[in-house]
Amino acid sequence: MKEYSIDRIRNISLVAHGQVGKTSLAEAMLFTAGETTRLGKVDDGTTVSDYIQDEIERKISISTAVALMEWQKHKLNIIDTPGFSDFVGEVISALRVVESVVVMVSATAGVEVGTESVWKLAKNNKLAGFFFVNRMDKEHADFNKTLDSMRNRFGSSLVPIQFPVTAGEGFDSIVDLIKMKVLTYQNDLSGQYTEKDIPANLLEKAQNLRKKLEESIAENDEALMEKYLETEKLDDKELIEGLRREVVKCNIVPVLCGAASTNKGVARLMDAIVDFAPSPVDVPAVLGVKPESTIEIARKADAKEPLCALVFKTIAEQHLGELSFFRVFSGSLEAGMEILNSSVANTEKLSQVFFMTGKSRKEATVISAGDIGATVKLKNTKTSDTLCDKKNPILLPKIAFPDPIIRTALVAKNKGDEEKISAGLHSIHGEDPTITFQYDPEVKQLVMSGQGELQFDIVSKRLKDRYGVEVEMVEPRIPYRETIRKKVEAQGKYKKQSGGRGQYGDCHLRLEPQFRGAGFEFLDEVVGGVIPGKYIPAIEKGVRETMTDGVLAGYPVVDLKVAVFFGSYHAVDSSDMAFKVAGSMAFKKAFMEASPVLLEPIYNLEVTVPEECMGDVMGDISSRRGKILGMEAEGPFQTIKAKVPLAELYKYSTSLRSLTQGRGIHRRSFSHYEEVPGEVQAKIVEASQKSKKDEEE
Ligand SMILES: Nc1nc2c(ncn2[C@@H]2O[C@H](COP(=O)(O)OP(=O)(O)OP(=O)(O)O)[C@@H](O)[C@H]2O)c(=O)[nH]1
Ligand SMILES: [Mg+2]
Repeated sequence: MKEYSIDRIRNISLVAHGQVGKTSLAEAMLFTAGETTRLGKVDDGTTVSDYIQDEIERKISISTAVALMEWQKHKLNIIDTPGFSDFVGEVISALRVVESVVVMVSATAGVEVGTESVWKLAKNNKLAGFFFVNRMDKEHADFNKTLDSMRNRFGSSLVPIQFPVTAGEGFDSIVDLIKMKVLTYQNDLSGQYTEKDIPANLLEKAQNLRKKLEESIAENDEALMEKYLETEKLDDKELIEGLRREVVKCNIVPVLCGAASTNKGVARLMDAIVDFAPSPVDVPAVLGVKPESTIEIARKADAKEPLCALVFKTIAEQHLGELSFFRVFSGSLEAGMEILNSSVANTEKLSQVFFMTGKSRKEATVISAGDIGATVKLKNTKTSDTLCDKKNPILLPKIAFPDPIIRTALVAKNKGDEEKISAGLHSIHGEDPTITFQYDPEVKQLVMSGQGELQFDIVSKRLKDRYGVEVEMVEPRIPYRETIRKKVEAQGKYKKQSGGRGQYGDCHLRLEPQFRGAGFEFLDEVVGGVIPGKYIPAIEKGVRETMTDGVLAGYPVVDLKVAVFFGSYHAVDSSDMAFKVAGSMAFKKAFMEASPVLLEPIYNLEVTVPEECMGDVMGDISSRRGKILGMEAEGPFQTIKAKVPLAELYKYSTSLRSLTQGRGIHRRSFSHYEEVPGEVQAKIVEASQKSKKDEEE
């Protein structure tokens, strides 16, 4: 493998809303660079970067893939990321290891919710950016409209450095504002183009846009501005160097266009990456801490510094083995080296290191600062871990994966598979940390949490294919609560006095409702020793145990005050046991008379959708017993805020996807407990009685 000096490396992520053409673009880049001999297609399952079986079957990206190539004597590490929001964890990890992003936008759909979220992530990571308006060959493709929508949303730092000559079928030519030429791409997928002068009818437009580009370069640089004001012109060198400087500083985000699947516009995008995108030495040193301290350490992108690398991806595909992908920030990784995983304070011996393109590996002897590679068979290393020099340890911040937004319960199709399921999920979590799982003792189910139902489907398939276990995904039981609405008094008397030593306990309880979230309070108001003090804890225990098991439908009782205020005892027959039973009896009786009610968890729901989907989405929220609190406009999108019962949110992401044709996203978080409406309560109580009966039989 050829070696490249660090300033000749470009690490770039392709990001976008789902299906805009990232994988096709990565494919076209590889082909144009001569790394592959044919241009694969997503629809045929023949691309380099969608190589996992599930990706081939579904024709979507599920996991990031690295594609490396040489272009203009530079090394490009391109990371193709998935666009579906279910796999946002992959995007987040990819963005930790690159200096810039190419945001793709569809020339027919314009800015979509996924575009917004990837751009936000890129900004949070302070990455330089390019926009590539893709699908210029589609009917109704409109570059100007798309550019307007992008500039409206993301600001005037977006500056076109090209525009198409025509759009739609037959699209093949682009006016290049750097070269000031028309580039005509060949129709044979080769990605090659010829240059000619800009025709008269486009010249004025080209000159105007070139002028705007020059102005935006000059306006951030005093010396250049002075010269520009004098001559009203930048020469090619000033333009290219100036543009590079401003892109690196994130002041300018160049906009390009093309059609990935027919390999048009791709070669010039690669030129732009080489000419304008930051190299690893153009960005600030990476920051970490000395392990087990808060002492900050900065590591420059330099092979001579001590080693510091981040594992950003782990895969355990069949036939491929377990691979850990890493980005080296400083120092070098060599085969045979012993290094420290500072995240778990464990050493690892590196057997081999590889440069990766899709699933194919090229063995390397050393992978140095600024570069991306992979290794196999690490014992104890997972995604997000830091690998470093043993003598100069550093710990990088963990990758900030998002909190789960949806849950499902998993049931083994075959009894006895539970352990295998846990082991499988454990390993899947290692690959995709946004999937988490735990046994929920309250609802007595194994509950998996994640980002979307598509992601769940893939987990379920992996469990089957890799671990040979089948699971059924069922709605997680809702953690209802029980409470009361009235103040009530009742007596519980437990008396057994036939033969031998009997049982005697008698108590009067008062139950009083409390505000939501108050919990439980127990008061001893017995006077005159009608119940000896030593039996009071037994009564409380009886009450507490009954509360845990529930009275109405088997759910924990909350938010009430219980006072024991009267009773009687028997000198010989009374015992803790008898008073515990009496306490429980009194509680059950009082509870049922105190206008009992079920409480259900209510969630905050935030749904972001294009304006035209708003009516449908709001109607759907109302049909889920949701209350709409308000709306906020964000450009062409509306964020609807609502409170919705958890019981109505199962499979919400699938419904939202079909309601909005994939153009909506949602977030949710627990809000509070609220009374269940009468007719819903009747159903829940009935179901609980039925399942109790089934269990008894
Ligand atoms: N007409 C046209 N179709 C395209 C273009 N680019 C991609 N496609 C098609 O769009 C579909 C999706 O392309 P992908 O490359 O898989 O898109 P993606 O952004 O990687 O999709 P995800 O990774 O699932 O988000 C495929 O059928 C491609 O052939 C383009 O420029 N023009
Ligand atoms: Mg893809």
